[in-house]
Amino acid sequence: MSGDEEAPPEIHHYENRGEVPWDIQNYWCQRYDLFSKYDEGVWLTDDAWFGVTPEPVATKIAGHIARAAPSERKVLVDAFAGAGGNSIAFARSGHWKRVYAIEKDPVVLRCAQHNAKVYGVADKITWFLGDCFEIIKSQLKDLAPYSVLFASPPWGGPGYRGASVFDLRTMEPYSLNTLYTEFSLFTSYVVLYLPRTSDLNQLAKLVKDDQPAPVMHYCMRGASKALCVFYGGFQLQLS
Ligand code: MGP
Repeated sequence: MSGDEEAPPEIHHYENRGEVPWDIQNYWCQRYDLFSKYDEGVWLTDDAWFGVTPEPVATKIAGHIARAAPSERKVLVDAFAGAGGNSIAFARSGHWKRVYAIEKDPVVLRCAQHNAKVYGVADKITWFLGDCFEIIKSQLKDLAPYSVLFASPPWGGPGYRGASVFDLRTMEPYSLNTLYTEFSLFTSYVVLYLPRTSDLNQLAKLVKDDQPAPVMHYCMRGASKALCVFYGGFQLQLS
């Protein structure tokens, strides 16, 4: 698969630890957790490694959203597609009529498109290059009544681990309030993938009284990787 397409110079498929920059070696060691098909030619930029949702977590989230969303919501918008981990899992779930994936870095978008081909789901995803807030308002607005929005935003880098409670008000470049306000204009069904140490009081402030917003930790080998908050009255069934 990797031989079918020429990768631009910013994209790598590292095969040996010696080739991998030191600050991403930790992630490279977990490459099969991130992409079980890594050896089939998965592409990443060096910056994209930090934000990839591990494949078992992405699959679990995709299953939960599919089961919890109302039946008329058959479109999934992935606002920060990155290298494609979540979009691929949504497409593989087979639940959505269409997955719309937005990424503003053109090189990272190429990785996502390529990785979707590796996983055999490229034909199930429509890709957009650009700012998610703009694209949602301009190109996706007609889909709003049928859509669920998932966002795995940047958390300001791996430094998020330094805080025992992560302040979502100062998250860079988009705060929790910015994300929630912008996405809620588009759809009331919003799922956010956030640091496992996120300040739960800050998440709770956005909850509407008649619509509880479950928070789910997603774990691997007994440790939380991240949490999702489900805003908008999802009927979350645990399994
Ligand atoms: P981590 O804490 O950097 O790694 O990221 P890990 O493997 O828990 O560290 P260790 O202490 O166990 O070695 C954990 C998960 O958080 C990653 O797998 C990503 O899914 C997610 N993640 C990390 N960052 C920095 C981001 C980010 O900026 N945005 C998003 N959306 N996810 C991130």
